[in-house]
Amino acid sequence: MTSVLMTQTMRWFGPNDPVRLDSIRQSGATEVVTALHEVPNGEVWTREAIAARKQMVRDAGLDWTVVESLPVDEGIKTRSGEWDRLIEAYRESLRNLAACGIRVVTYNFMPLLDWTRTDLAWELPDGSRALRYEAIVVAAYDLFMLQRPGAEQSYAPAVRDAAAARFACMDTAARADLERTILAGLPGSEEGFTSAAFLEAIGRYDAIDAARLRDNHVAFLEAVCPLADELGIALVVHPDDPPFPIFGLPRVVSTEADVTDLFTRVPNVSNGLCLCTGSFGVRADNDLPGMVDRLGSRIGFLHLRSVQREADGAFHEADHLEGDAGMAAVMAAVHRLSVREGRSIPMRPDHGHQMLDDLTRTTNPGYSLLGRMRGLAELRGLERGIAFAAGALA
Ligand code: DNO
Repeated sequence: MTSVLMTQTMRWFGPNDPVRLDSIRQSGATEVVTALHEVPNGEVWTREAIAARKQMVRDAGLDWTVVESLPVDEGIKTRSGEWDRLIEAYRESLRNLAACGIRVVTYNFMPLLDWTRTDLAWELPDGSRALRYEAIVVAAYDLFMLQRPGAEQSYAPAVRDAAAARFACMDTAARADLERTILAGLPGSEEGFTSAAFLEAIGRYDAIDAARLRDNHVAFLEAVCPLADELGIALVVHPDDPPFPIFGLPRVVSTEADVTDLFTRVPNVSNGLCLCTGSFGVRADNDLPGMVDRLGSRIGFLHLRSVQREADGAFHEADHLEGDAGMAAVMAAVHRLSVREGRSIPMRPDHGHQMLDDLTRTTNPGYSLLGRMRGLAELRGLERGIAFAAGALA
């Protein structure tokens, strides 16, 4: 029955990742998920380049069958300019990936920014460091540094006051640091901005509200899913992180209702979900185990991590089995799904604390080796325990 246990993977950012493939192998993962980060958004991933990267991974005793991410260019999200060329490039990349045995392709549909945090090294009581998001700090940046036209309307008066007070306490270095943290692009975000460029880019969304962004998402899926169906590729959308609009930009993949709407509008089998318990888990109204039960076969990839919600819309990344995710219940649901469908769902321990020796090393925020290794070890132990208790393991 071990075949229904999850396929354990770790994210690897390619040859420049300070975490090496041989270390990932020792973590117990059997695969990496990665991307050709060096290819600019909107360009085709060639068969040769994919095959060469896959060989590099194989040479290290691992495999690569899940892509994270094949970026969706802004021209597709805004449905402007070179839409046709961009769609054709996306389709060509999918063909090339399928030819190299890739079966799951992750993407997101967040305007301009990918995942966003305000503190990349927030110290926990035990001395390890976590990623944290403070809504008040985002408001402070938006109102007083970015000075986005109309930003006042995005925040309640009490939030504006708290943001002003917070901003007044920040010195020049802290302000510059915050700007970098929000805009420079966290690992995996393919784009970074200066404040001026960001402001200009936000302008391109003036006429795009949530309904319009959903339509653009559907148009993208209608253009690529029939091909993905044929190729046997699951195209899995990563939810918004954080799962609500920021900087006045709509975000439309934040709740269970958002994704069921997407599956209703584009029923193709290839239209799938990367269920990220960290992203969805920021909202108390997302019932994570219930989502695993109900979204079932649409789930092609799992990101397992837990956030601890705090006051005033803040959250930080907790240990994988702590925080608000309720990981045991999530894992029990994952096990039920795996058994029900007789499949091994690829997962990765999402993020991890900077801890132990990684505290003195240069690491990609959220993607240190030791914190993720701890997360993976805890998650696989939890899964084995659940499988054993359910009689699925000797
Ligand atoms: C953050 C990641 C995201 C994710 C993309 C998927 O750690 O989960 O960067 O990879 O949003 O397209």
